[in-house]
Amino acid sequence: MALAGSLMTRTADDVAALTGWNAHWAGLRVAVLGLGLTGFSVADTLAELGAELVVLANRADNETADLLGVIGVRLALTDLESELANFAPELVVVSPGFAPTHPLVAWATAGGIPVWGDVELAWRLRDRSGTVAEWIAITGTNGKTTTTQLTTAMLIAGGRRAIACGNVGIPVLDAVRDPTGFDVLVVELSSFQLHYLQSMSPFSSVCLNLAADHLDWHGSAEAYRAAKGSVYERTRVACVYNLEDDSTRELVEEAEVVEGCRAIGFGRGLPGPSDVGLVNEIVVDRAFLADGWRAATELTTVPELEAVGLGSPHMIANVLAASALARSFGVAPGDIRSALQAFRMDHHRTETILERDGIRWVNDSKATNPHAAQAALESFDSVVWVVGGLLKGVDIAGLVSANVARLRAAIVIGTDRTALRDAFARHAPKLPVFEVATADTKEVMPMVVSLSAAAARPGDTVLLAPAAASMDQFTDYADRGNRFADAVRETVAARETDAARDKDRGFTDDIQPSAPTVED
Ligand code: UMA
Repeated sequence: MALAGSLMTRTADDVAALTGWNAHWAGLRVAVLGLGLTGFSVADTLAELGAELVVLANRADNETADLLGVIGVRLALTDLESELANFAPELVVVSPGFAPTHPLVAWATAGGIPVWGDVELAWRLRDRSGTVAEWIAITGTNGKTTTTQLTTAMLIAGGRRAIACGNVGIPVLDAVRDPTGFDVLVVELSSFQLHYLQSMSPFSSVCLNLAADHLDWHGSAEAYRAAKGSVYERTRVACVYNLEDDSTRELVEEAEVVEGCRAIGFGRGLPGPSDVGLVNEIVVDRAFLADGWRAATELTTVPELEAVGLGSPHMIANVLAASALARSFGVAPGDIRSALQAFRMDHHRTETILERDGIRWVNDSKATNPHAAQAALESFDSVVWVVGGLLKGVDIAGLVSANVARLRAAIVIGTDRTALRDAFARHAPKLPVFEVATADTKEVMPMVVSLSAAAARPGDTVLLAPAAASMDQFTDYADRGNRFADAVRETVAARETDAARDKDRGFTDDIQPSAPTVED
């Protein structure tokens, strides 16, 4: 009897019922797709729980593959479809990089096998450390990492044990398995992670804004919107939405939330009684106080935010959203203010690398879609714009046409520059546009910097805000931003020593308003 029991296949309903660290995970046959940050955290967790595992990936770095061997989990790198079919999984846990149309995912879905993301698994295992942390869920097309970090800083300033995890770079399963445990997990969720998440019921949630992105992964703008909107499902205390982006309010209206959950607006205008907003230059809360109909609580001021580099319009919006989330958890106004005063932005987000000869060099490599690039462009009046990369199926023409007036020149990077070339030709035919066509990653940014230095005039900003993902030429956005910053420091510093000679040669004044292509 025992033997027959162990060979029995568990149904999708059996798997759906698995909730809690002490549930019967032992012996469950799980195929884990991907061996990056997510895949390893999933395999490591399920191995500890005694599941029967295989990890399937097209590629894996040696160190992670070795670690997988150490914990006794098998890795398959070739012939993945037959490996998956032969393994006959009862559950598939998928890394966010795998789109629903990926053949391995499609095979599982067609066969009725449950497909979860790592965050779904983490939600079910959240009682691991004894104290069950509350979850605050944060998504949006842009600003989610900064808002996640701001919210976490506010909670910590308010004496809560909090950690930022999820898309921000720490797998949620690692946070769940922390031996000391947390009061709150502040979970940044990408649309990919939300797509594979079914049962999370967060304390509070926010979708910061919604604009087209990742259309290639989701297949349509509708599917992307649905994934983003699911962040609000089953929220218990506060659904926070953007008063300046109606689509986020609509997503709240469409969501099934737990009874008693409130809708809290944030925006840079005058706040209503259930909102967080601005009165003149004062950031105020009218949502989480005894008498929001008549009163308001001051949280900080715009000059204070400017003093710590949080004064641009999109940063103020992030601060308002984070404040609403922290206030929903009971953080005191004074703690919010002190967290903001101590906060420092991450690299690659509108980060000034240096200012020389009246030209400012700014790295916003984190602008991986047009919406983020627009926010960065709006911060400056006259810009030499470094743009391009993997456009992910998103239309770029609108971004180009909306910004022609502030552009001095454009430097186009990326392996496929066709869409940008066409957009500039159509919407900015007189703008000097330079293409960097080298296939050598090491050469891209030095060429970008030479071209930008030649095009820029005192008062201009050279802005890397590519509006595109980086993986066609770089490891990730950080690699792209670091290479840009290194090239700026090396080339601009070197130019300074040669400045007199360059000026004599008319180097800085000799820009051709044509569209040359820089080859290898
Ligand atoms: N793999 C394949 N074939 C594929 C795709 C992936 O074999 O077609 C395998 C490879 O083994 C590869 C691994 O999957 O090494 C990578 O998996 P992954 O792309 O899902 O990435 P992870 O390392 O698991 O990191 C993911 C998030 N990555 C993506 O969503 C693409 C990280 O977000 C996140 O920090 C991490 O989980 C922890 O939660 C990064 C990101 O770029 C920052 N996110 C996108 C964004 O912010 O725009 C959504």
